[in-house]
Amino acid sequence: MPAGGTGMKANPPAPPLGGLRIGVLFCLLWGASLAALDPPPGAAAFDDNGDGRPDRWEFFNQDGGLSIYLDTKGSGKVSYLLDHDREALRVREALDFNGDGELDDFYYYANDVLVRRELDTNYDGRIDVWVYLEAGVYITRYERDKDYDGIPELVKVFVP
Ligand SMILES: [Ca+2]
Ligand SMILES: [Ca+2]
Ligand SMILES: [Ca+2]
Repeated sequence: MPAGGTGMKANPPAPPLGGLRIGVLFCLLWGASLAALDPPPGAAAFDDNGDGRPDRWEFFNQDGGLSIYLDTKGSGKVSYLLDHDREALRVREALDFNGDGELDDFYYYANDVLVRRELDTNYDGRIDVWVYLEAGVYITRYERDKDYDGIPELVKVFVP
């Protein structure tokens, strides 16, 4: 315990460095998720719309859960994906909102409940909005990278 602490009374806002560290962390996570966008070679492929090209892929991911990737726009690229864990609970959902072939809207779940949403609002391939939720609906924290350098300048914390 640090000397001169005020015990449980004070609840100071996170220092700027905390936000920076979080931003860097999510840049790393974002890089990792980019590599996972293409269905793996062993995925079962389906041609749901009958145009002769696969538009749905299903496979068991590294967590042992079912992953479903869809090409909903006929672009040949994944425009929607849903990852489950081995208990068939949602882990991640993502979609390509603007149809440029790159996913830009991500939903992360814990025990099938939405805990975080990440958006690439200028479609440059980097996340610039982070929204943290409690119980799937209550926003507890909002971060925005206003100059698109990967580091959020605007951080809002909402106390219930
Ligand atoms: Ca996109
Ligand atoms: Ca962006
Ligand atoms: Ca920034």
